[in-house]
Amino acid sequence: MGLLFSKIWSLFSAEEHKIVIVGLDNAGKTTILYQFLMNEVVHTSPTIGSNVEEVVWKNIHFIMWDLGGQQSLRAAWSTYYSNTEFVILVIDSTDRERLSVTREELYKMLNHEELANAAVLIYANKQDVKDCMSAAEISRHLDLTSIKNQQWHIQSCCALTGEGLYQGLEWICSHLRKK
Ligand SMILES: Nc1nc2c(ncn2[C@@H]2O[C@H](COP(=O)(O)OP(=O)(O)O)[C@@H](O)[C@H]2O)c(=O)[nH]1
Ligand SMILES: [Mg+2]
Repeated sequence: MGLLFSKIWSLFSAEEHKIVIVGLDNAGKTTILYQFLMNEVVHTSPTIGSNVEEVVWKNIHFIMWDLGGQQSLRAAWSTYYSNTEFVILVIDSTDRERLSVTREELYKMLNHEELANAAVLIYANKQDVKDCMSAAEISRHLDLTSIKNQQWHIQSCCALTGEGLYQGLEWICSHLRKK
């Protein structure tokens, strides 16, 4: 009875789940955040500092922090990590040159103690661009199968059309239901 009650309660309560959206500058983080928020494409300018928005999907409330990705701002990412349940790492799938930089940032993040229990969703964004890297290729370059401590999932997407974005959120939701 108690369990049933708490299940029902959780359906109606506005428990919030914290998500941080990270990735190099120009990856598409801000575009993704505003797709979730308004289902439309916004004209972004490089994010200085951060954007924060509440996104509600399937009755689940998410607080999403979109962090600036320029090199000078990446050092500050860790100041946002406390109580983070999910990290969304956005990758520009056309940016072959900087994938190794993303890789470095990814492993730095995964080793951060405040993200020890976080799960990681990786968006292979800009799949609409010809000759972009596939999710499988990115997965190989980032050596994702070597991640042992955190749950992770890679999803290809196009933030301009929204394609793939909700499949990613669905993975997050299924992860929450299992908790
Ligand atoms: N072709 C294409 N361009 C995208 C996509 N997502 C974002 N962009 C563009 O990439 C640029 C950077 O996007 P923005 O969201 O500001 O990246 P951020 O620096 O990671 O926040 C903008 O010009 C976006 O319109 C995508 O899926 N496909
Ligand atoms: Mg931005």
